[in-house]
Amino acid sequence: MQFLSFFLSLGLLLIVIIGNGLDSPELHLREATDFPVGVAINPKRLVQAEYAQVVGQEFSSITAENVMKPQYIWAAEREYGFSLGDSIVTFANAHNQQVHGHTLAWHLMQPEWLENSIASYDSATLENLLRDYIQAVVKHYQGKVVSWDVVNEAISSDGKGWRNSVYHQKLGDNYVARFHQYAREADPDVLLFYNDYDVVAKPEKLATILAMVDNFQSRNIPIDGIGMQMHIGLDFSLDKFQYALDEIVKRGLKVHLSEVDIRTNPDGELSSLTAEAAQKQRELMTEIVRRYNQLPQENKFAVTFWGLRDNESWLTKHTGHPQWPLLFSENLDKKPMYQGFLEGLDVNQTKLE
Ligand code: 9MR
Repeated sequence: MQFLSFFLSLGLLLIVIIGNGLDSPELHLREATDFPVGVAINPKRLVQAEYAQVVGQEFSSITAENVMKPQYIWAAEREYGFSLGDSIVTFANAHNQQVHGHTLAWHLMQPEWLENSIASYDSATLENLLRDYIQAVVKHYQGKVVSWDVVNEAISSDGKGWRNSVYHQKLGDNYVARFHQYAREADPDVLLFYNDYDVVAKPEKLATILAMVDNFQSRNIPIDGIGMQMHIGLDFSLDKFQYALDEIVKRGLKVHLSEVDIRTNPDGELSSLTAEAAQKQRELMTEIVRRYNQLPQENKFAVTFWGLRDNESWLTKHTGHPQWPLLFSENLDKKPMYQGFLEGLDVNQTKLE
């Protein structure tokens, strides 16, 4: 009997040793890349230990999905509340992560008091309010965030020109440039981004953004980078993506893939993520990372995922169906898309191209 239990223990020991030996050491995204990898988070979820652990281990950059927007910070005309945003900075500091600020101005989701009173402000009053807000927020986070999206989505959806928002109506064509100047006055070092969606899907939108950049650069208006939101589907065009990257790099700007999520369920036909869709998503992720990784080092700002887990994505509500658009499943398992990201960093494959 003793003999038998000796062999059983030996067997178990061997299984453990061999098992450990087979496990390759776990490589986290932040260690695998030479550019920051980011995730948009809701600080309330950081109380979930596993969520916080994955965010801390895998990512080297954090964006507040919502809590650094005016809707959360701007309490009344000249009253600001920073506690939720500050909690993100505290977490990031504890995990040696950079923070990207999103966003100083956006025509959507304004604080309710502003939404209610904006029509009654004359242009000068509104401009002064926005200037004071931008400068207070930038100063508060000076040295704590590396970058800001100054104005979010100021170009019209069809890409043809300025969006007909209440800001544009009251403040005119030049307001985005002035907001950049206000931010720069408040912090000489923070990087300033223009952030928008459909930069790849709509060539006219890219052209309008590039014309804005050229105009800014010809007038010495500060701009350091472009945020390409990357809310995309499996039909994403890699050729158009490459063209957009090249045009931004030509202008000496940094590229932020700022809000990456890849939809897999455009018509809502799937009730779970199929192996086929997961594989397509993985391959697309690989090609995106490969092209991004080939940019000159100084143009690679960060790749930021718009959420951690599939079930937390804004897209479920927005499209009315689950889209499984992110790197991690609901129970925090790494998806094929995660492997696809790592595969895009493969230097040997890159050299073959
Ligand atoms: O994901 C964000 C969602 O939780 C918010 O309800 C919504 C409105 O504030 O904003 C979403 O994030 C948006 C981002 O701020 C700007 N680009 C589009 C994103 C998806 O709508």
